[in-house]
Amino acid sequence: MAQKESRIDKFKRLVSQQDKIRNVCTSAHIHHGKTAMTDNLLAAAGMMASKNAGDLDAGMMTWQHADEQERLLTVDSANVSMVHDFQGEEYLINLIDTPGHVDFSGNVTAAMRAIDGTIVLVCASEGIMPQTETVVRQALKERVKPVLFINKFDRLIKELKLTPEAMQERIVKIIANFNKLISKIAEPEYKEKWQVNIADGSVAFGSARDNWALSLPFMKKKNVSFKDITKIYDMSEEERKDWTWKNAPLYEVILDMIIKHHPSPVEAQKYRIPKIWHGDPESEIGKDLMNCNPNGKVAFVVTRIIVDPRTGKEVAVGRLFSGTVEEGMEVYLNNAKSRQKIQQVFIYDGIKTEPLPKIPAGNVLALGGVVTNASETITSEPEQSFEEIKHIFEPVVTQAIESKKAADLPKLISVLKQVAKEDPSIKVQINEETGQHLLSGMGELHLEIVTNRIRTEKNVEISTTPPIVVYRETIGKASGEFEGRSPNKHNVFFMKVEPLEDPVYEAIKAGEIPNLKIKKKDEVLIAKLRSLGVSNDEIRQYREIYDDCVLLDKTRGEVHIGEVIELVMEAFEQIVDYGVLAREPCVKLKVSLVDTKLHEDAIHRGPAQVLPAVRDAIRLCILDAKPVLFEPLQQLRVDTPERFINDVTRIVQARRGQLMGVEQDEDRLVVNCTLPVAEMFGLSNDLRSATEGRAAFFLVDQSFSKVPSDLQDKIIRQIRQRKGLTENQ
Ligand SMILES: Nc1nc2c(ncn2[C@@H]2O[C@H](COP(=O)(O)OP(=O)(O)OP(=O)(O)O)[C@@H](O)[C@H]2O)c(=O)[nH]1
Ligand SMILES: [Mg+2]
Repeated sequence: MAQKESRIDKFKRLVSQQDKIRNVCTSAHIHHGKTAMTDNLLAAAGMMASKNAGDLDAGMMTWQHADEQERLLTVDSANVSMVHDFQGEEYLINLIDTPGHVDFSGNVTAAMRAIDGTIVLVCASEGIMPQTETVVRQALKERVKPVLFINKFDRLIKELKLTPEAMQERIVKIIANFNKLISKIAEPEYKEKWQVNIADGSVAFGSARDNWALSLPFMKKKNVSFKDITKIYDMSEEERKDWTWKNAPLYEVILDMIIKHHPSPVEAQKYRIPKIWHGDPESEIGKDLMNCNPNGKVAFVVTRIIVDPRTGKEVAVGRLFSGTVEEGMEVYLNNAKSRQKIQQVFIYDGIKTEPLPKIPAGNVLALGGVVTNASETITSEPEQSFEEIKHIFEPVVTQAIESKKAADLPKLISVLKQVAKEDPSIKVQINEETGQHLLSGMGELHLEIVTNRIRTEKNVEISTTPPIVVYRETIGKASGEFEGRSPNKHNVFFMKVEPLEDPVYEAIKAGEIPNLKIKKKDEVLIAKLRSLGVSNDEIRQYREIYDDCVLLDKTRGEVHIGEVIELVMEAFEQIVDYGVLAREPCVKLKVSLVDTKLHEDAIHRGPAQVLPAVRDAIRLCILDAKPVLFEPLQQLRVDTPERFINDVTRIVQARRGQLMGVEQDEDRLVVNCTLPVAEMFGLSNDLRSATEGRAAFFLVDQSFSKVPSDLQDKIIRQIRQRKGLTENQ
C-alpha cells in the first residue's frame, strides 16, 4: 500500500511547483474580519481545531502576542500557509494576515512586498472606509492585485433584515465604490484590468465569523439564490452550519477565488519586478527576477524581522524572487555590505515554521541565522538592491523612555535596537550619555503596545514620558551662498539652500523616488526627474536623495571632489536628521554644494575637517532662508450620529481643527476635518464621552503644515528646553 504523504513532504513538493503557488495577504479597514477569515481558512485546511476558528473567546490562532488577545485586534502580521485542491490540482497558498489599525500600517506595507495578490475585506454594513482606501493604495503601489470579499453579510440579514433585492443592491453599490477606488488610484494600465466583477467571481460575500461565503459562479454551481440566504439565520445553529458547509463553504469560495484571480509568482514577477527593482532588466539577475528563475541567482527581500516564539531566535521573513536558498549557503547582504551564512530555511506550515533543506524562488519564507534588517536585499553576489519598502505614514508621536534600574541600562539599549528591527515603523534614537532614549511611532496606541512589550515580553522595567509630537523644519525662501571652513582652515565649502520644488518633493513622499546615493548614471531616476520638470543641468548635479531632501553638486572641475563627496553627503544627512531651529528633522530642502577650496593633501581633508565645515555652511544657509517649523496634521474622518454633530464640531474646533465638510452617509454624518497631531492626544476619550461612545474617527491622510506664527517661538523654546539644548547648539 502506498504510504500517505506527510504534510511536510507535501509542502516540500509544492514549493517548487511555481504555477501552483499563490502569495497573498488579507487587507482591510480595522475590524472588518481579516483574522476571523484567516482562522477559518486554517481550520478548514486542518491546521487548527476547527472548533476554535473565528471564536474570539477561545482566541484567534493568528494572534501570537498576549496584547492582541487582550485588545481583540491584530498588531503583527501573521504568516500562514495551506494547501488547497482546485479543479483536481493541489495549490500552495502563502497567506499573510495583516493588521487593520492604522498605527500598525507599516506591517501592511511590508507584507505587500512579499505577496502578489490581496483579498480586501469590506464590511457589508459599514462599506468602504478610509482605511480600505489606504490598503488599496498600499497594494497598488507594489502592483499587488486586489479581489474583494464583502464580509459580515450576516448583519444585513439579521440586523437590517434586507430583502434579496436590497442585498443585491448593497453588493452592487460596494463593488461600484470599490472599483471607483481602483480607477482613482491604479496606474493607467491597471485601472480597467483590475476592476473586480461579480460575474467572474473576483468578488465574494459572506460571513467570516460564521464560516460561509458565496460568489456568483459558486451560487450558480450550487443552485443557491439570494432568497435562500435570507433564510439561513432562521435555522438552528447546527442546521445553518450544515447548510453553509454544504452550499457556501468559506474556505472553498475564498481559496478558489485566490487561485483563479490571483497570479502565480511567475506571472506576477513579470510586471512587479520593473516596479520594485530598478536594475538592468537585460542583466543576468534582471532576467532571473523577471522569470522567477529557481535556477538563477539568489534574490531575497527581507520584509520583516521576527523573533520565533518557539526558539526565541530572530528570523528574516520575506520573499524569494529568484534562485534557490539552501541551508549552509553563503549570501551577500547588499545594504549592510557583508557576507553571512544561512543556517536554516523555513516554510510556514499553518502558523508554525518548519525547516526545509532548500526552497526555490516564488515563495514567502523565513531565513534563520542571517542577522539583518527589514528591506535588505540578500543575493549570492553584490547586486542592485530592491527599492526600499517605504511606509505611507511617518512616525509623528514620540515618547522618551528610561530604564528604572541602573543595571538595566545596557539591556534597554539592546532591546530598543531589537524593537526597531522588529517594527518597521518605529524609530529609535538612543542617547547613551543621558540614558533617555526616544521612541517615535505612528500614534498613542502604537507606543503603548511597544512600551508594554518592552516591559512584559523583554522584561525591562522602564519609565516613559507622555507622548509628544515630532515637528519638521524647513525653509521659506532660497538662501544666499554661505561658506563653511574646516577647523584647520585649509578647506572651504560654499553652499546654497532652496526650497525643493513641489513636484519632486511630492514624488519622493509618494515613494516614487527612493532614498538614494547617486553613484552612476541612473536612467530610471533621470527619466523620472525629467518628467517632474527638473532641468537637464540639475539632473546631472543630483548626488543624493535623503528623507524628503536632496543634495546637488554644482562644482566644476574640482579634482578632489570624488574624495570628499561622501563626507559632504554625510554632513548633509546629519543636518537633515537634526535641523537648525530645534534639532527636529528637515524636509523639502534642496541643498547645493556650489564651490570648494580643498587642501591638496588628503590627510588634511578627513571627516574631522569636512563634516563640521559643510554642516556650518548649510546651517548658515538655512538661517538665511527664513527657517520655519512644520507640524504634523492628520486629516480625519469622524463618523457620528446626527444628534451629536454639535458636540463633534465643538471638540474639533477646540483642538485647532479645521472642518472641511460634513456629508450624510446612510444613518450617520461623516465629518471631514484636519487636526494638528499635537492637539490629538486624548481625542478618542473626549469624543467617546461626548457622544455616548457612538462617534469614531479614522485617519485619512497625514500632512505637515506651518505652525501658526504666534506659536512657533514658544514651541521651539519648549523643544529646545526638553532636549537640553544651549543657545548655540
Ligand atoms: N457579525 C459579524 N462579525 C464579524 C464577522 N467577521 C468578524 N466579525 C467580528 O468583527 C470583529 C473583528 O474581527 P477580526 O477578525 O478580528 O477583524 P480584523 O479585520 O482581523 O481586525 P484587525 O486585525 O484588528 O483590524 C470581531 O468582533 C469579530 O467577531 C462577520 O462575518 N460577521
Ligand atoms: Mg486581525
